[in-house]
Amino acid sequence: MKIVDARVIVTSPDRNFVTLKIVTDEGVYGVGDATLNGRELAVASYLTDHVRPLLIGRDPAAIEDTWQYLYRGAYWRRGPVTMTAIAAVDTALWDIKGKVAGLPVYQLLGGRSRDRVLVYGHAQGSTVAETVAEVGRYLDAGYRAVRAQTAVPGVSGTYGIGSDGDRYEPASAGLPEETRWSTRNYLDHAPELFAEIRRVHGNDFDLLHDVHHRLSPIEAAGLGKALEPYRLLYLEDPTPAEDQTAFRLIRQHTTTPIATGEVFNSIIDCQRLITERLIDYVRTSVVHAGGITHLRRILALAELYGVRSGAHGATDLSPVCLAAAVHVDTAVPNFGIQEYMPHTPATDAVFPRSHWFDNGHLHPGDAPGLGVDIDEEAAAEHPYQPAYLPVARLHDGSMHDW
Ligand code: CS2
Ligand code: MG
Repeated sequence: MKIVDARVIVTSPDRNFVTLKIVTDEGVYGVGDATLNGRELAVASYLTDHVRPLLIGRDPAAIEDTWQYLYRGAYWRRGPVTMTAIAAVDTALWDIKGKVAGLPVYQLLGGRSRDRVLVYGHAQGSTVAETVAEVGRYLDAGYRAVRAQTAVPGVSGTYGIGSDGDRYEPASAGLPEETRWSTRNYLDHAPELFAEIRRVHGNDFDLLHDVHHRLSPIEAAGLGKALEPYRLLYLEDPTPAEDQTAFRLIRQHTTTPIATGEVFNSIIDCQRLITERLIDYVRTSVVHAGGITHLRRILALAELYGVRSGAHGATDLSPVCLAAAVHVDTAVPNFGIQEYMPHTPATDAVFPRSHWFDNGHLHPGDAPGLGVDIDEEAAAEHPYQPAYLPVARLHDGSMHDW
């Protein structure tokens, strides 16, 4: 069997997605997510202009060799664009291997370690009361884990708060939206949200929160300590994730579990965090961390140190990535939790899939391969729309971390 084509499909049903479709001479094809929010066309070009010529004629079964060839052969290693491109190739090749074997990919990864995949949903609100009520709606819908975010008084465009109800899509058309940030207002406000959630809804569910890279290490340590009474499953991205040693200070001051990693693209990015046990959950994703092949390596290292997975699963990771994630989540021994933001009906129409949600969990289904596809005709109806993630500035106008 040989690769005879590798097509990059850019589509924008409600938001931009980039998908790689690798076709073999026997008609079997596989798909991989190549979406990098706000930098989609960089990955599309990397794949079309620099990777596609290298794939034609290769054996699609040689997943590991292809990964090594694209990683080492580029000379310029790592980085979100390169590793998202490699991830798309890797994911598509696992899809092909499953289809050829007639098995769902989780069976190729060692089989089931669990019969369903615990997920968390996103509760948000403009006020504490709104967010508390939204948490209740997720619990009523069967979720057993909920992330809670609320608008911060005096801060326009707080991260995680959508303008239309339960849908939050951070990227917006045109140039980056300029949002404001106030760490003091946030730190004054956050504990009140979690105190009220636990007062109203109790402790019998997992509660999570995403700081989204906004604090200094000592500020994050203080927040973790303030939230200890509310027993979060984890506090996510307390500080900019690339500063791995900053997490030592957080660890010294608080027992609130820590998660980070959605911006990481290789095992090197999280090696110290894992081997020094500075985090409890690693959030690296199939689409941004080199695909199923590399994510397995990260999770195997994490397993040695008692770190569990908490894979990124926002709506800017396509249904192809989510499908691959559920297969990995089903198989790995140190699964923790899977982020789950349902995609829109327009997106679901472009990406038919066999995984499904039921009562707070995702199920991979038993279709051969990943059990997801891209409807190229439907995709063609939604041309690319330039869109960027916001930026954050402090009230004096200086840049902050969004
Ligand atoms: C967030 C994401 O889901 C999360 O935890 O951090 O919404 C993130 O902001 C986006 O994926 C960025 O594209
Ligand atoms: Mg996050």
